[in-house]
Amino acid sequence: MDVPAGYNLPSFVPGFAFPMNRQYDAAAVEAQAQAWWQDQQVFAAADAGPGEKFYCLSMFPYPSGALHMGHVRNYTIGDVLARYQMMQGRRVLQPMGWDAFGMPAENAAIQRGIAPSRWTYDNIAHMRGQLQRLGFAYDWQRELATCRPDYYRWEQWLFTRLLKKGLAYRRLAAVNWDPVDQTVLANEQVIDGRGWRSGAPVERREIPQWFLRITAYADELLDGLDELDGWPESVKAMQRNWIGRSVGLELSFEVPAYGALKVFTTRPDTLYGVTYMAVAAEHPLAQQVAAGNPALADAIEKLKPRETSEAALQTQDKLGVDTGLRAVHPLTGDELPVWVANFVLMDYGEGAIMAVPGHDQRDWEFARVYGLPITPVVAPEGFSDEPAKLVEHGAFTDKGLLVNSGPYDGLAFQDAFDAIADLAEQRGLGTRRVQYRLRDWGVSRQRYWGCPIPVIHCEACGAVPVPDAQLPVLLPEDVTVDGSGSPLTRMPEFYETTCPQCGAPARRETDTFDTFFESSWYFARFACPDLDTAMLDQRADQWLPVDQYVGGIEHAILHLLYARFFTKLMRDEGLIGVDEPFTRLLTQGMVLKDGAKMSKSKGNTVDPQALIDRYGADTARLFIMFAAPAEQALEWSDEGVAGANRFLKRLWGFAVDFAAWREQAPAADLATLDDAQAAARREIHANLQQASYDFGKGQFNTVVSAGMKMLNELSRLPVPESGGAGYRAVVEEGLSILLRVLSPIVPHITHCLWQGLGHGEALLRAPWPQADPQALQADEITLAVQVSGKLRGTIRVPAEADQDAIRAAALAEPNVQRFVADKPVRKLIVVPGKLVNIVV
Ligand code: ANZ
Ligand code: ZN
Repeated sequence: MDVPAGYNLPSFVPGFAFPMNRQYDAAAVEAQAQAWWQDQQVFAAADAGPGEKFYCLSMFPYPSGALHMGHVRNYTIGDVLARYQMMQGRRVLQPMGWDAFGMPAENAAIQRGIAPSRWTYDNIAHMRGQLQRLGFAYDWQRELATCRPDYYRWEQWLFTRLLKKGLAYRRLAAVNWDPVDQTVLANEQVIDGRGWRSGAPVERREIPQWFLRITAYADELLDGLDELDGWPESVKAMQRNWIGRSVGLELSFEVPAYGALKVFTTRPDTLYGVTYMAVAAEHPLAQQVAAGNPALADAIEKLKPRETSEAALQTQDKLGVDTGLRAVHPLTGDELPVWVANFVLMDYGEGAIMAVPGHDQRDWEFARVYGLPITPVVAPEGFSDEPAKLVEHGAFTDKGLLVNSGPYDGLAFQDAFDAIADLAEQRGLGTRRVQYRLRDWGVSRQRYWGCPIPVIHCEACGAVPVPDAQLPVLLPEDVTVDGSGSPLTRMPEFYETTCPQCGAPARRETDTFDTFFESSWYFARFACPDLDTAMLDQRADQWLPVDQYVGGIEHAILHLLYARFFTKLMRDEGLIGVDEPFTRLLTQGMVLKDGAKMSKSKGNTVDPQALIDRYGADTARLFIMFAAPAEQALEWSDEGVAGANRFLKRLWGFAVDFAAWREQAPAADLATLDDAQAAARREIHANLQQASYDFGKGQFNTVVSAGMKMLNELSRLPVPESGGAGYRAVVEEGLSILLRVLSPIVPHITHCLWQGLGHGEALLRAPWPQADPQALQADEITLAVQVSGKLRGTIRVPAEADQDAIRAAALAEPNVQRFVADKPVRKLIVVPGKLVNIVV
């Protein structure tokens, strides 16, 4: 133990001289601290042992080439949290790895003619060096890269288990097809509807693809959000919206020349407002109509969605064709035209809608384009105007009271919903149903640099999972990529194989997994990265859930949802016992320059390497933690960086000067403080109390300000020329507190000063300082009291005493009372901290 508990005067460990010079040499200091951490293996996480476990994880990077400032911010925040927990005596795991599959490696390979694997491994080596230079407290023994077979073999293994359970399946699904390059394009490779390389208009093609049945977990994924108290509300709201649970009614409309046309609606209360029906271009009704009419077929074909991205579907113009068929309104018996419309999606609800243009904006826009009637059937309470006025400029989408709705007029939303749903159910026209926006997760990618999907296609047996003994299916790494589709499809040595079931010649699947697959379980693998007999072992349960996860808000939906989904899949496979992967989530704010997000495309980036080279890691870390609260945007400032560096220089210089002075000083003695020293000590302890509270709340920028105030207090004290037992006591204790409070943020300089000042070897293992309640108590100060300019006595008052209290104390002093006697006091002047002058 380095410091006696409850008392903050350090004991000295012999053998630690102060080898430093007065100049703060960040590079030397940081190399020394890092060498010591490395030598002592202080960041190797023990799977068991004393102390409560704390798993602190930052989202692992894609190895793009070099760290950007967003990475540095993310990883600094994570490291500060991890180091703070280490100093609270926790057994901390903080690992790091590489999300190493993905498209940029293929693009780089096309541009530079090197294999994606080489490019990736080189980038990993470079970025690992950068992370190490920043001094992050990672357990590097657990490093993993998802492109290594010892990692991806286990997701191949899990996939074969999911196949057997029916949680993975294959079906036709649309992709973006580039007819010139003859290749599938990712959504981000489609620019304004054209292929990024060929410029050709992109087509939509249906090809067989693999899916994970995430919808089977929709309810659990939704309900689980209620328990995640440590997550930002905004992230939970985005996930809820993505899962999109709607309670509605499935309702059939009779279409004489077709049969029952089923729709899904969340607004049965608007049934009297239906003025037309609409189906998706892929709907069987549309197909039936097209079959007998080439002109219609042509028009319908044009309404099929061209792109697969959600954004493109949202913003497109409303287009449609009338099929000529008529549906019968189930309550009024009215005839309703049936249209094919491009805004109706085949894979949501029933692929068909009852259109209520009065109360649905898409239906309203479509009705305006094609001159269809718009009938209002809901009005706000107390609405006395002509109902048609409500829908003149757009749909009225709020809920309200029914109008124009026969026997249901006057009912509110829920009563109307229930009455109409009950009637539909009694008459056998429909049923209540819960519907999710969430779709099953398409995991097939027609790309090379990814994890091979472990399936073999046999003409006789169908799609056969690769048997365990044949795993992993290795991705060939020595390839040339030229942009015209995946090289795997041109490598017979890869795809030619035999069926594991019947032994006949068969073809290996050449699609690879979506790279979200790898990042959906890496947090669990960090517990046992060396395991080569199973995906996970009991160590996963020892470390999970992650106590603190830190990463970007851009992952609020997909990555976090998939990681939650995989946690449940692994649980149900008997691999782990937890339901949720991340107990607390911190989403850090963006890094801005001149108000805009720092990004390559804007050309406003600041290279972290240049910053580290010039000032060192601690300056970078201090600036980042001081400039803004972790969740908020951080505005880059060269002046702020220089200021952070100046503070560290001051801290260094002060500590070195103090150490030199101390050589000739008497032993420290807290009992001999003068007023200024006692006040400084009180300030130090007050700031310590504030900083500890702020650390607990994750409010790091104010921790830094508290540290700055502490150094100011200490630097302000006059250095005694002789004696100095009190000064020594206050500064020694003050520095020891300051170094510990700042150490999670600037670990190198504080580590070296801690050792140099003789507090012991390992600042990391020093206990967190406790504020001394006695030091916090308002101390007394001495004031001289003059009566008409002559010193007549002294008083002791609390340092915080106000004017009235000082006045009363001065007038009560016996000698002063003698001189004032019964003369009226004409004036009483208090010179703060010095004297009281009474004029009689
Ligand atoms: C009538 C109606 C009236 C509707 C109204 C809304 C407002 P959520 O809440 O997202 O589940 N819909 C159903 N299937 C569709 C499809 N395949 N493509 C496009 N739209 C579809 O949305 C449910 C509502 O979305 C349904 O309720 C339906 O329109 C539309 F004032 O029915 B509604
Ligand atoms: Zn077979």
